Amino acid sequence: MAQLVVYGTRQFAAAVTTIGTNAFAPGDSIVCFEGSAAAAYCESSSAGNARVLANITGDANLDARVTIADVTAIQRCLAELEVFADYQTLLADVTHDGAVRVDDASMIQALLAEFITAFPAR
Ligand SMILES: [Ca+2]
Ligand SMILES: [Ca+2]
Repeated sequence: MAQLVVYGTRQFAAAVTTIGTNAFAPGDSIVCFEGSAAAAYCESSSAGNARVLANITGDANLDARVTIADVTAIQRCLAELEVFADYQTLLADVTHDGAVRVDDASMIQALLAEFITAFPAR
């Protein structure tokens, strides 16, 4: 089962910009950010059953929502109990400084506690 990972073009110069009409089979999944070529592809008819697997900033554990479990996942990553894939790192990096640090976990906690209403713009 294919899984395409597409990063934001501002982070990676080699980000995917076009996707062939037969690039995916039923059940395939795509990890991408809103506004990317992959997100546009998922919304097009040529995507078949391909779907956006996760594109939510802060969703470090890829379950399509931002919860305390994402804070835990980041803490496990920082403690080297878990290794994040590149796209998990991008989703977990809510401060957009290019790395997953304790301040990313803190900012997610601040959002969950409603001390802030949104993460900084990417
Ligand atoms: Ca999550
Ligand atoms: Ca960060």
